[in-house]
Amino acid sequence: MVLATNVKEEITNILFEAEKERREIKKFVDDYPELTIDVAYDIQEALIAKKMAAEQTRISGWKLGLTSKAKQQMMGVHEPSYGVLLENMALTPSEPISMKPFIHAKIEPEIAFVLKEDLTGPVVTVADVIAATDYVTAAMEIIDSRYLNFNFTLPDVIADNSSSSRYVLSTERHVIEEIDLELMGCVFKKDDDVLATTTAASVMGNPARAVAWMANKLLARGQKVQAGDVVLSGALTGAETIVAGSTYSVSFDGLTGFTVSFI
Ligand code: OOG
Repeated sequence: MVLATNVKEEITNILFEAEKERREIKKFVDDYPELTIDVAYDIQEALIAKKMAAEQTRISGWKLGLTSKAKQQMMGVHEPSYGVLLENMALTPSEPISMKPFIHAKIEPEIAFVLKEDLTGPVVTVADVIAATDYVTAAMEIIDSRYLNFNFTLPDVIADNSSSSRYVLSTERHVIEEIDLELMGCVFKKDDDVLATTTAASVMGNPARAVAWMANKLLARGQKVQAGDVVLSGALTGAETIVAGSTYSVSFDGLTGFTVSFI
C-alpha cells in the first residue's frame, strides 16, 4: 500500500506544529506501516519547505544522523539518515543558549565540513569529499526529536528531519589535509566531567565517508551537497540530555574545541 497524499500532508503538519508548540507526538509507523524511507524523505522535504516559508530562512547545509555504532545501538536502527540544516538553526558558541525552544533536547559532538565545491553522486568517494572541502571545524549539534521519549523507527526520524534543531560551529577553521580523519581523538564533557572519549573513526570509519554516503543518496532525490554548505557528519558519541545551567564542551586533537552553556 502507498501512503495517501493527504496522510503525507497530515504527517508534515503534525511534525511542523509539534516543533512550534514544543509538544511530543507518537511515532507514525504504528498507524501507517506504509511509511517507507522514501516516503519519509518526501515528508522531510515538504516539512523543510513549510519551515522555510514560515520562518523566512534558507538551507545552510545538511546533517548526517545515526552514523556511529553507538548511536545506531542507542536508537535501534541499522543505517544512517540525513536531514537539512537551515540558517536559523545556527547558534554561536559565545552566547548562552536558552532551553525555551526545546522539547527535550540532547547534545552531541560532531565534525563539520564546509564545502568549496559541489558533491554530485552517484560515486562520490572519501577522496572527493576531502578535495571538495574548504575547511573542517569542531561542532556540537542540538537534537530535539518531536517523538515521545525519542522513540522512533528510521522512517519516523527521517520524516522529522533526523531530529534536527540547532547547531553550533567553532569559529576556528582547519585545513582538512592536516587532520587525521580516523585517529583524531575527541573528548566530550559536561561541566568538568568527561562524558565520552572517542576517535573520528567512530563515524563510519571516517566522517568523510558519511559525507560521501549522503552525497550519493541525495542524487536519487535530485539533490546535491553544494559549495558553501555546512555538513555535520554525525555524532561521534551517544547523545546527552541537556540540563539547563550546565556547560558542554568538545575538544578534538588538531581542531580547536569550544564550550556552550545552557540557561
Ligand atoms: C536522530 C539523529 C541523530 C546523529 O548525529 O547521530 C543524530 C536521533 O538520535 O534523534 O543527529
